[in-house]
Amino acid sequence: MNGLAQSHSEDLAHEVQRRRTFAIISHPDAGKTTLTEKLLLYAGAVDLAGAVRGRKTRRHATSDWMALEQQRGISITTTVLQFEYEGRLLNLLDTPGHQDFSEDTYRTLMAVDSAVMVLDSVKGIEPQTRKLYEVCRTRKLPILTFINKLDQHGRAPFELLDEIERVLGITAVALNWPIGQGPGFHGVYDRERQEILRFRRTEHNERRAPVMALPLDDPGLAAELGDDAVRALREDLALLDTAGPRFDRGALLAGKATPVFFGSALNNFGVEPFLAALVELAPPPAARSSDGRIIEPTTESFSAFVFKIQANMDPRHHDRMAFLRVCSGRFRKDMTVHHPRLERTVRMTRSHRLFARDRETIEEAFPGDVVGVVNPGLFVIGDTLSDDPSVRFDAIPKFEPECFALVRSVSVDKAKRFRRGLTQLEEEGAIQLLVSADAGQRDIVLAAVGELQFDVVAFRLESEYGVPVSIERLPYVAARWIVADSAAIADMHLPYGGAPQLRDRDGRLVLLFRSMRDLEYCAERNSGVALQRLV
Ligand SMILES: Nc1nc2c(ncn2[C@@H]2O[C@H](COP(=O)(O)OP(=O)(O)OP(=O)(O)O)[C@@H](O)[C@H]2O)c(=O)[nH]1
Ligand SMILES: [Mg+2]
Repeated sequence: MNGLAQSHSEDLAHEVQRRRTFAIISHPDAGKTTLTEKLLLYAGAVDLAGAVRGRKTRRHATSDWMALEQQRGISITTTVLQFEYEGRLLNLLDTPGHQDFSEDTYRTLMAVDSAVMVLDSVKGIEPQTRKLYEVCRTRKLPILTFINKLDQHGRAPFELLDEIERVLGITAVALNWPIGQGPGFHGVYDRERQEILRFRRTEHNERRAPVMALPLDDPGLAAELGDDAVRALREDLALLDTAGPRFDRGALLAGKATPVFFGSALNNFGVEPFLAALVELAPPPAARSSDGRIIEPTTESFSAFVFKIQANMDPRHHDRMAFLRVCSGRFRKDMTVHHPRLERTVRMTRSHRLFARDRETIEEAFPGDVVGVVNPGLFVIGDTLSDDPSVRFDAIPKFEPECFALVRSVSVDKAKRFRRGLTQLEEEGAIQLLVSADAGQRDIVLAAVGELQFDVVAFRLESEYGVPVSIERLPYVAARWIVADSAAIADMHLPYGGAPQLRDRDGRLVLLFRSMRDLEYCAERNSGVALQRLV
């Protein structure tokens, strides 16, 4: 290797080493978006923290940028935020917790190297957290845990650790410990540095909470925290030291142990110690597999895949953004790469760094980065882009639709915009459009994993495309794609009451069923016809 090539690859290795790409996951309402906002505050990426719900005059949390998210106070779509902290470059992906949006969350988990699991200290491990944890476990993703809402009267910290171990089957290692709970929550004890971090609330929680560091044997401790809190802390720490597990980085990286931190994202208590630990403990970008071959991030040859598409993020540009996760090599603006699905090359013009809905043109990106590229219709979720045409990353799993609805434009003169809006929203992967197989029928059926998606479609068609629509739920519970010749299809035995025949965007035939019994009947009576779950 000559000198220049060597310094080039050292640069690449350095850029890889300093990146942390992680998703924040949990059941709805545990505080992912609030924690995200406070991580931005402590990293200096925002000057004042916004809130998920709040008075009209207050800023909204950065990552809930979509109008419907702000209106409802819930996250609907994954937000990407890139920012720096202490020389590290973080790609944070704040995911929606609601199961109707979980396909987006699952895809995001394909694009990250670790996850932050947020638990509500009052509720412990909730069902959606458990499901998402299972996905992390299959992917062997390292997980850091933030137990939130210590400002409320929640469960005892030992009980929460025990629940993590019992329910998730992972070792939970408390790296800090809460001092008090509910209104008496004062801060956290850092077990490694052996110091107490005592926080104070600020008005509206918009700014960093003033913090004071005290050793455990500080003579003024009881006056500061109260006798009971100091006694309880000492007892807990003694128990932890004798009976608690020790932290083992290898076990974290293997997904077998999770370091646990306590705090209150709303009040900015415990956020800074968590951020400082996160950049140390979360791993840099990992190698990825392509057809059984391992692609190291430091390979010079560029590779990436598309894991998300989002239209109309910026109201000034009515365009569609494809989110690329860079896996190896360097991304350079205007580079030409292979696009194996289309069997052609494409030039990567218009590439951006993303900060929620804001974008900034970038010239270069490195493994771990999420790059937003304007999508003129060339990219779909799961596409690989690379220098080496033989690289093809694993497919991104799709979910079966279980909810169906008819969608109609309320105004007749907006048919073109209605069509365009639906087609663009379909590209994002949260809904599928089905049209009647009978050419005379022009109804459009939406198929989705969860019914909240219909509200999102209706809201976005109106707000982003200016097309008010009506949505009518249909009584079907399952869809199957039909693979058979037309004669076999014409002879099919259908359940009593029928099963409508529709076509997807690629013209493939789909049957809808009112019940699983109807579906089973159809499968049994038509052995020559394959009924596929998804294509
Ligand atoms: N008391 C208290 N409330 C909190 C805390 N953190 C968040 N919340 C509140 O919990 C609610 C949900 O917070 P979010 O940050 O939107 O939760 P989320 O996990 O992002 O929710 P989804 O994205 O919809 O799944 C909001 O009303 C927050 O103000 C906390 O530390 N203490
Ligand atoms: Mg959220």
